Amino acid sequence: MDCLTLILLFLEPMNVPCLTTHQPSGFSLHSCSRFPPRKYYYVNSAMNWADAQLYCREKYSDLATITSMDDVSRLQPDFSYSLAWIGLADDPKSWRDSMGNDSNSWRSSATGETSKTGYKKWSVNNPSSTNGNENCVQMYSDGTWNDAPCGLYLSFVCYYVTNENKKTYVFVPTLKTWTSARDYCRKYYTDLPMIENNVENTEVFSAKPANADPWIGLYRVPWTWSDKTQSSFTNWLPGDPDNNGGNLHCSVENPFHKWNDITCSTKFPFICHQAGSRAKKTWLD
Ligand SMILES: [Ca+2]
Ligand SMILES: [Ca+2]
Repeated sequence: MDCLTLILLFLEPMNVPCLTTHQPSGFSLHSCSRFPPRKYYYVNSAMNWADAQLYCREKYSDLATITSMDDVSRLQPDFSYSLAWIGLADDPKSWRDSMGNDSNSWRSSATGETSKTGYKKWSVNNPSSTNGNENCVQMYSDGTWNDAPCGLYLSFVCYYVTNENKKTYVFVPTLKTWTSARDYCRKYYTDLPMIENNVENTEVFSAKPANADPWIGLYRVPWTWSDKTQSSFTNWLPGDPDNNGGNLHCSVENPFHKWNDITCSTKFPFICHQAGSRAKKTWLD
């Protein structure tokens, strides 16, 4: 949001509560952190996720982005429905076919970015995103890669950069989650391995014992909102997302605002949001 928009929002009466934190009306400051506040609209017309996205972008801002319980309470539907699309989706093209630069494609822990070389060494049938829950990568004992749940406790490999700009790889036998392994590598070395070509993959392979399947530095940020933002807030039903059958890449919410992953081609009503007083966004894709 640019400064002018921000100023205009502050001038609008609807946003005054954000400026009256210390006044008797008692509005809390935290509701100011999400300028502009979103308005949500339920569209009682059954469409698949892609068509619902097009409709919302045409008439409103986008399919509903929901980033907090405040947003959830703001939905307050005065209608009944079974399930309705929201804007949260996983892009299988990003994580399955390429090391590309889409928002949820595979990226390196060291840079936070997608691969410059596009090098990949997936094992057969991987990445599989089993149960929609495999967002970190381990090296199998034969040197190929597998996507696995980040919370698994595995040994790992760190790398550090020598004076000659050469990466040196160190195997750490301690079992840690991917995040803990990354933090450990960042503290004592440089990071989890960034593998950009076959030579480096062989070096990591050589650094580990033959039977070890350690973490490497590859991970992805799955489930991106339709407006390309990401949020750590989730409101899934227990057991979801389950990616049951391997093709559940869009999300719906039930009347109690709990989310479920569903096949994107199914037709449901949907919820759009309008982002405050912001002008309608021009979408290029
Ligand atoms: Ca896998
Ligand atoms: Ca599901």
